[in-house]
Amino acid sequence: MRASAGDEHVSGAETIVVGDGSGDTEDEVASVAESMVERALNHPRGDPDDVTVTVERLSRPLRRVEALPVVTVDVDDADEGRRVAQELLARAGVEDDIQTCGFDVIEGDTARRGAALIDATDGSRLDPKPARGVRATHIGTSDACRDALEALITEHGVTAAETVQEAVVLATAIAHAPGTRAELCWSDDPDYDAGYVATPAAYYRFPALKPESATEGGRAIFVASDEPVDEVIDCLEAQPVLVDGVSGGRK
Ligand code: PML
Ligand code: MG
Ligand code: MG
Ligand code: MG
Repeated sequence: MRASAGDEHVSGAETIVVGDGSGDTEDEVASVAESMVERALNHPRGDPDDVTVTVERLSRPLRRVEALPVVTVDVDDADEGRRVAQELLARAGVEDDIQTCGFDVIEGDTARRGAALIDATDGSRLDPKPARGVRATHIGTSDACRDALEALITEHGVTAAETVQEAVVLATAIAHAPGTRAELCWSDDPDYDAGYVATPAAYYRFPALKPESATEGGRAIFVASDEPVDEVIDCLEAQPVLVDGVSGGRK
């Protein structure tokens, strides 16, 4: 689902419905499509004047994965958050000057729709259209997994559990793409200070990570340089991934 008002993006969401091919599956697809429309019409960012819902039959075998464990990193402020995030990125094999490329690209990002892909060895941009980035799509989660993740996230003292749940699902799919060393992200919502570093090991969540009230935000994915870029992009954009298990986490 994609909703906009004029040229402004208002909201977007997607999921994957898994069924047995019977009529029940089609009913469920219809009901999910309806809930997407409701979501678009009741979004806190405002009323859209255009809502598009696309329903697509998956053309590739579904990959099922477990959600990354969620780790909350208690930091006092964004400066401390950034220092710890840098340590985690270094541990994931992304050196200081390459990390800076990621922070810089997100800090300058007000309008990109997708993630920036950054070579984890030399810091160069790998996505062919930097103004657009790469949008990781064909990602979904089962109802049971979504509920379990939201319950777990609520235990971490988070009120925006749905936002976090969706970010964990997306970060999980990105972490499973070939060559992903780490992802860095924070929101472009000036009232939302949290951000995360995700590695194949965990989703490290920082209650404060971004410069205060910044309207710039986005995603940077650091990719191993020996991975063929076309395959990485194809996997992020087209490989269907269902996140359907939860592996716990810690505060
Ligand atoms: C979280 O609070 O853990 C999620 C932070 C990033 C959300 C970014 C977004 O999807 O806008
Ligand atoms: Mg039919
Ligand atoms: Mg409304
Ligand atoms: Mg946003």
